[in-house]
Amino acid sequence: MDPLLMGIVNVTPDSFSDGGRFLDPEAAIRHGRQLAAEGADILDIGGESTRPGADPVELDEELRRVVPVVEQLSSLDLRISIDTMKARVAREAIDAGASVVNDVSALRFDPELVGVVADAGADLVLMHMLGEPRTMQDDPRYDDVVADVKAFLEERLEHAVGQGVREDRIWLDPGIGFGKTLEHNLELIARLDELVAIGRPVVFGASRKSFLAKLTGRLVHERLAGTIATTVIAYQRGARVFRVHDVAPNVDALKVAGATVGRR
Ligand code: HH2
Repeated sequence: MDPLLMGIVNVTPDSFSDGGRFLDPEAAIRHGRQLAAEGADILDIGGESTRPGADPVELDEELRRVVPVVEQLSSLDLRISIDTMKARVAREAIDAGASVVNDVSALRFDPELVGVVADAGADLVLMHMLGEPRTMQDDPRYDDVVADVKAFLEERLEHAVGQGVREDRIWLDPGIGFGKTLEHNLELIARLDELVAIGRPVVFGASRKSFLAKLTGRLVHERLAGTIATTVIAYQRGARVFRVHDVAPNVDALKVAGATVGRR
């Protein structure tokens, strides 16, 4: 599978990297068009921040934020992903043109979500998170982070398939930064091939995340070079979908990585 670039479109006041910049739907739509022009294959539209410590968003508010943006951006020649944990939001986004559901709770938050995905025949991203956003960075611990995340994703995959989602529609994501220390994130990136071995495409989202600051000391908007380093390494380890804020530089990085990896 060729790598896919998933451009991030946040319609939130509080996302860690660009919270508030695109809360106005018009700004979010302009931003989505820009990412499409830069070469995104998918736009991931979210109305609820899941950064550490973030507060949950009410259903009506989330719908109000994302549905008009999905509607407008679905006329573009690319795929739309809805980043939500809620069945109603997924349902309305699919009706408005989304074909991927990106659930950071991996179907643990809303029991109705799996049925919505199965009925629509949508693609589904199942992501690992330890606990919930409000508390996930409070002293996360694992026996072996890669083995634990792998076992979790295998169990969630089995659950989704058991509930009627086609296996070939499911993508898996280690959830970089979701209940993980710097060491955990680095271990997951270094051993990503062990998750790829499950046999489903692996989604990778490290763009601008705070572990990069622990290594480089950079502010959130200065983390592109660090992000690109993770994109290339994750690609080399077998990840195939890259959720990023800065699409154009990651497209170039993947072109170079793709032309090089696999020659030997
Ligand atoms: N990270 C965030 C949100 N959604 N989805 C997937 N599949 N993988 C991720 O790593 C992932 C995700 C981070 O959330 P937030 O704090 O809202 O910020 P942003 O959307 O700017 O990344």
